[in-house]
Amino acid sequence: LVNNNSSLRIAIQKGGRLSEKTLNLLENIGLEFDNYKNRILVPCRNYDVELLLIRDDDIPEYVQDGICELGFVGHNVTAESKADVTGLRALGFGKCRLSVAVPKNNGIKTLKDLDGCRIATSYPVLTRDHFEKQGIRIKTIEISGAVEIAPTLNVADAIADIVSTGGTLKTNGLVELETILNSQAELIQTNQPIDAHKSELIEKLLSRIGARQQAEK
Ligand code: PRT
Ligand code: ZN
Repeated sequence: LVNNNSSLRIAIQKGGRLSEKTLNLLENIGLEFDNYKNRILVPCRNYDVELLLIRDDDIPEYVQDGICELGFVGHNVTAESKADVTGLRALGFGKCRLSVAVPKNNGIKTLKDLDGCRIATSYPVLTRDHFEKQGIRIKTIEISGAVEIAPTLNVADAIADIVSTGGTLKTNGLVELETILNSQAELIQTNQPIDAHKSELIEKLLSRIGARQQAEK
């Protein structure tokens, strides 16, 4: 199941919080694309590279399976997927954290107070791992969106969700109890074999990303 195309294939998020910054980064290191709106596979004009534009949730597995050699994705998504990939570089944008939050003024002060409780989340793997490590029994309620409303609806007692400014929690009367994972966008690479031509290109891209990161410091 490896990429049988000669071009280096890079998976990026099709439309979402990381899309624009990822494309900006690729353009800043010299890759030129035209017409990537409404396309799934986008050829690069000046390098033997093509972009695959997909849902971020699908990126770690596509990279794991070698359908794409590289992927740009939030570390939270990679970690939740448990995909067998190598993290090459943290990219400094898309910063957020996966946190446990509870309705304020309901007496829950520590994680242990959630023993036996229901936790709504889109990150059941990371959430279960985190509570298990501390020996706290919980039931995860998997929800794909609007997780923050679950306690109000009495679907759950607490949530584990992505937080950046904290505004969403505040609006919904929730307070953070503990961080499960700190995250930012990262570049991941497949652990499947990569031919010499593509490896050389990856080296080149990496050194340019490194140079840009240095320049931005
Ligand atoms: O369609 P697709 O599946 O590709 O996209 P998506 O809807 O799953 O993801 P998207 O585009 O919302 O986010 C992509 C990635 O951006 C995430 O996986 C994170 O790595 C990163 N990121 C950074 C965030 C946030 N900040 C963020 N604030 N992802 C989501 N949020 C949401 C959060 O879920 C909550 O609803 O924003 C709300 C909280 O924000 P604050 O600022 O109110 O705390
Ligand atoms: Zn997603």
